[in-house]
Amino acid sequence: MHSKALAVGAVALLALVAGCGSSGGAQAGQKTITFVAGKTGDPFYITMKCGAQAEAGKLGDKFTATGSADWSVPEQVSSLTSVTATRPAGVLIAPVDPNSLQGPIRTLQSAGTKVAIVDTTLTDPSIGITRISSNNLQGGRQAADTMAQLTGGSGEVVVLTPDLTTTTTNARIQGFKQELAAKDPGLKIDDVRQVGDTAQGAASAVSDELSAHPGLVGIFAANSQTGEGVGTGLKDAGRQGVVKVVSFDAGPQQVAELKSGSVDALISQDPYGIGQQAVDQLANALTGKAVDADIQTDLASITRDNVGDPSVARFLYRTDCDS
Ligand code: T6T
Repeated sequence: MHSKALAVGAVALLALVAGCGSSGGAQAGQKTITFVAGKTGDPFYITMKCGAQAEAGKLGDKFTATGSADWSVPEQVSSLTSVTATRPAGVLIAPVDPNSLQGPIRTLQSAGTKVAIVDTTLTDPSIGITRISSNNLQGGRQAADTMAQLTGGSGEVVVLTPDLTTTTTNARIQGFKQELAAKDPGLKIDDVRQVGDTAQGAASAVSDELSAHPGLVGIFAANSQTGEGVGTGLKDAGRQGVVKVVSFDAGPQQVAELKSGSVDALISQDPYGIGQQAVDQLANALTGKAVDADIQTDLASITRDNVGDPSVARFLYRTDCDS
């Protein structure tokens, strides 16, 4: 493996923070910070919640979290409407759609709540006091470089994505395409396929893609759920290890698939840090301090060679805040 594929962004030491459990009852004068996730059971958002909750605890704020089980505009709008009614001091939200959430978030702001936009973005960049996310375009480029190293830089590849409306996955695909066109034109993208945000959708897409492109050399999965399904699809088809897989994110199942050999590399984010920084920026806004309008958090390229390194530990996602 080329050393570039193993490169990890500058790794800061995680502050050991207490208070990842329930925030308990509000004390007089305590501010409430609320997290609205993109999808509540997704380890990426669970880890972001853990970071936000720990930071709110450190600052003495009350913390609550909500969201829906599915990636769904109506369900997120409904969660947000309920949150707006509680008039929290600050909200961090990962909008599931760049346009449909703008109205409800403007309403929330007009009611006096400070808003941090995390992970996904909105079409109107003036909404929110800050935007905090990975550099997803760069992550897509990193995925392309890794794919080129794994495959030798020639052959057919496909991209699996949950949909074509989510800003983060779209940026990753754009970066992947741009980098291959600029540096590895021998790798040809046969298909960019929407499979829904489920592992089952990705697994059945893998079977279709293998039939349509028997010579397939690689698959880029643009997020956790698509990545989880690819491993299963390749195992079922007996093509594990033959077709190289680069997947975004590092949920526990993805890490297990990396270790077992059905996935070859993970481009992982720092959701814990995104949650921490969002709460810090909200606290700054609420106390009249300067706020960073745009923050980009680190990415890491994780392979079987470095998955056990302490330097990548903070890029591995959690399923609860006590682990
Ligand atoms: O990749 C993350 C997140 O960045 C993206 O916006 C949606 O999918 C994930 O939550 C992973 O499932």
